[in-house]
Amino acid sequence: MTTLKNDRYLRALLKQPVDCTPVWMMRQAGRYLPEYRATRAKAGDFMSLCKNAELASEVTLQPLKRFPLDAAILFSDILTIPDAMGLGLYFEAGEGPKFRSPIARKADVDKIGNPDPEGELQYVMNAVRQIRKDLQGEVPLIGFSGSPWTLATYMVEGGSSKAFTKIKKMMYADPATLHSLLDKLADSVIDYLNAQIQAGAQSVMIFDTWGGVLTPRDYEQFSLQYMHKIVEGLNRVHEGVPVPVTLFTKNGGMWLEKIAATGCDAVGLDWTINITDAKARVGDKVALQGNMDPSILYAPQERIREEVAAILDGFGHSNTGHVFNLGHGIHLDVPPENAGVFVDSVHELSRKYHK
Ligand code: 1CP
Repeated sequence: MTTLKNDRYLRALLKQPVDCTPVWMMRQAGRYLPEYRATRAKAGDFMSLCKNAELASEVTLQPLKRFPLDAAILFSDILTIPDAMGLGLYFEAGEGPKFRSPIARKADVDKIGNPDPEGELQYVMNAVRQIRKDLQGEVPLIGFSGSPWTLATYMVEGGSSKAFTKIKKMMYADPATLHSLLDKLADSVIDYLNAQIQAGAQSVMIFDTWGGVLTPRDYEQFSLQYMHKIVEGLNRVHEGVPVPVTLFTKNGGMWLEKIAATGCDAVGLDWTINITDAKARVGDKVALQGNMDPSILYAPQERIREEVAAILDGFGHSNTGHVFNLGHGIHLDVPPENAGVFVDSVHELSRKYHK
């Protein structure tokens, strides 16, 4: 299918047979690794790291040097699009991302344009090209974007949020303005992900980290609708090879069938849903990715193995596609050795389900 040395991850997403269950970790390149902290210090700050293709590639490959992971994920961030739209992204020490010019009203939405992936966002495409070169065909590279809803939360709140007050006010008081923002974001995400695919991303994932804060009706109108539009706008085959698409809505387990109905190849699960139930609900319509609670990585190593075994057993024997992952990003204070135990356990304990 491809010239990859290890294509388990792509095969599982396409529901093809594999020798063992593939595994990667959300946020696998990051602050829990001392070598990441060293490269980030060398870059100066987070965005300078994202904008330097050699250093972005270096940190992408760091977790693969430690652990036998089955996929690499582009080192970048979901907030590159709003930054390229002119909102002025910056990071305040210990406070997470912030925007200098958040979106407050219709005139702000009317002002923003669709960033050129090979213009303002060319640094991301350069990182993709550099990583593909440095990976030398070992494992596939995952490209990604935030969902329109999740991007809009940061753009309207001006940064991270707990209560989502400003965006919910906009949603209920002026839904037309929010829809106009979400529609622009969907178009930008389509162009951005298609450019990542063109540059060498072999699969793409959409992170809808904050979809789960919506009511079921609002989720469909303000988040899912736009992810559906993106799935339909993506180039799903590149140079004759399928490019699988994964949608991940954190806390979205109750909407699994609806997410699967978008036509995506796989649905990412957080740990609040039992994978046996999830599989029964989607059948062979989509592959599933997940779903160990990242906090289990604080547990003794035997407990980590037990949890991996329970999730593998919960998915059971079948070729309907399982990519093992954490249900959300790895915590920054997890001992790296525990991540190693996790990855090895998935490979070792899953072989019996693939005979
Ligand atoms: O200080 C640092 O070094 C910066 C921390 C950091 C890192 C390592 C940020 C800022 N972004 C990233 C990289 C990143 N972000 C990746 C690539 C690394 C990998 O997976 O190995 C990816 C896929 C993301 C995606 C991302 N950024 C999401 C969606 C996934 C998720 O975790 O829910 C979200 C919500 C963001 C926003 C963001 N960027 C950075 C932070 C600290 C945050 C979260 C802020 C918040 O909680 O609201």
